[in-house]
Amino acid sequence: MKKILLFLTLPILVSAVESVTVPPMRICAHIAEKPSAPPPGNIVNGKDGTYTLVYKFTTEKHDALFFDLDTSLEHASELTAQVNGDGKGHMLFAVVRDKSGECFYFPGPAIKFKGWKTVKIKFKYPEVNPGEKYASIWGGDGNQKPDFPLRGITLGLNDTPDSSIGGGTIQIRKITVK
Ligand SMILES: [Ca+2]
Ligand SMILES: [Ca+2]
Repeated sequence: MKKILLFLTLPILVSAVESVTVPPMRICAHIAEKPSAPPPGNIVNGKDGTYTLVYKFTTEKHDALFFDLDTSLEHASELTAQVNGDGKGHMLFAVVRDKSGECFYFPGPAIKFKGWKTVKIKFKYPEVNPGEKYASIWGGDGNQKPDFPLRGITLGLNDTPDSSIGGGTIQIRKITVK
């Protein structure tokens, strides 16, 4: 027993920051609030950890473009990335997918800037009481708790406001999760 206690006092030499460079998977859109394959003019590609989103929002209702990054993560409390903004003001978002496939939605910053800027999205998991349901949590085992390791993260752009119509391009690179 004494030996185990001594072991636990040793510093843990595991990096707390994980880089995400996997290819974009399952590229999807919302058109007028409905899930859809990306319509013409909407493209996501990724090369060496730099992701380019070419988007075209066409309806006066909610439109979005998003993609999955499949990467196992042992922890996830904050995402940091460099974003090459187009100044259009649409909002970045992230969805964390836990071990069971349960999804947790987190809003990110509005892309009101042009050029590269470092942005952060905090993953503050809500305290859930029995019987309570959050619209920001869905699918998977439904226990409303993030079960690790995560399966991955979804990143995307929500039109802001929903009524907006128009297109642009943003890039995301140097994604790390801690
Ligand atoms: Ca719209
Ligand atoms: Ca869960």
